[in-house]
Amino acid sequence: MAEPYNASVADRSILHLDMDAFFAAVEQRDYPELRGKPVLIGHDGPRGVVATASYEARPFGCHSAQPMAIARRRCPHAVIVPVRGRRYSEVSKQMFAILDAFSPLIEPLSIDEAFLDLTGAEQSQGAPEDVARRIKQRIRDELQLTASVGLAPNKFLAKLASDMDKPDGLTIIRADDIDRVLPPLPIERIWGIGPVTAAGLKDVGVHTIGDLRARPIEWLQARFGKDAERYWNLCRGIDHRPVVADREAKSIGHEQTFSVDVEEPGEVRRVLLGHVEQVARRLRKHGLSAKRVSLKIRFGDFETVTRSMTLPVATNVTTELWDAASRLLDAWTFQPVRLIGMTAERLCRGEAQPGLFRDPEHERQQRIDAVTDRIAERFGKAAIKRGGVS
Ligand code: TTP
Ligand code: MG
Repeated sequence: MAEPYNASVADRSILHLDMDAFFAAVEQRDYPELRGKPVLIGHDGPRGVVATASYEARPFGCHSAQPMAIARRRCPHAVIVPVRGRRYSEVSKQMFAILDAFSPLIEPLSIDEAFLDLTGAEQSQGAPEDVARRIKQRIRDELQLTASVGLAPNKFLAKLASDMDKPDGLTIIRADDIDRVLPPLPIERIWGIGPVTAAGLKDVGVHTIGDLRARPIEWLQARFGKDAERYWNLCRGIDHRPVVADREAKSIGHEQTFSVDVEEPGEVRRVLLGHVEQVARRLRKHGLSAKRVSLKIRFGDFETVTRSMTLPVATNVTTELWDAASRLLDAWTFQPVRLIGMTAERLCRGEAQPGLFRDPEHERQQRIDAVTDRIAERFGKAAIKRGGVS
């Protein structure tokens, strides 16, 4: 295997979401007269192509990427609606805004599709299955649309799962289900195997994922070279690819603008500590750590400046983040401050290298954080006041 076995990688909780008949569903929502009817989205001309077909049109054999002329022949009573790209982008943004509430680790795949890593979010968000239901419900309530969701220990399985009960599905593939669910599936379902590769495999009697699994690694190596290991893993339901959040979402920050300049250095430090505590709590809530800390500061009417520091090891421990933030603050000669903000960047799942370099002070601080988080959750943030601002 390319990567060593790692429990935190193997036991993840990955959610894949894909909107149902996205463009067509938006049109049917915006134009009620289209509801319940076969709808083809795309240009109605000799060279037109179907972007998508509503679920009512699919039983007739209409689907994405098909020449419009063929789709029309298959379903002559379908309503053809031109693509309104900007409208779908707007709705897509609204969908992603809903997802944002559930995890900062969101990887957008396309206009209507995303992965979320919910590993470690159980305490704050509830069981992944509940999260999936709540996401679907919010999409239904707020967007009047349906989505299909898959939950699994990795990306490959989560994407397979979301496709298994479309539309409006919620499918869970657990580690125990892999040996039952995967083998009967056609090999095209393996990520990376396109129609050409699939045809070649079928020629030699490999039709299903189970057939591919039965071939020894040497056979795969001879056929696929450096991709052999990936396919060997995928047909066994093994996929270590991480969920990679997009750049924008890849930070958690907090800032405050004051109505007047704050002239008292101690006051600025207290406010900054409050920001650090909030950011650290949010990191822990989502099971994330940060490898970089950024400070944003505005002195009086001057322009805003930022300074960053890369940490030796990613952390979500309040004191360690505070240590970095206060050092950044001290690097400036004090002047009255109008705005101060702190951002945790280069987020990663959990703690980097758990178990390595175990530092008793780090562990002690982790226990303190865990207690303060529980208190804050129960009694509100105001219940926690960290003492010594040093
Ligand atoms: P998909 O998620 O592939 O399809 P879908 O949402 O229409 O249907 P499903 O319920 O099976 O998920 O793609 C999302 C949108 O992207 C789709 O509504 C239209 C657009 N699209 C194209 O324009 N061309 C294409 O070839 C495909 C596959 C999609
Ligand atoms: Mg879709």
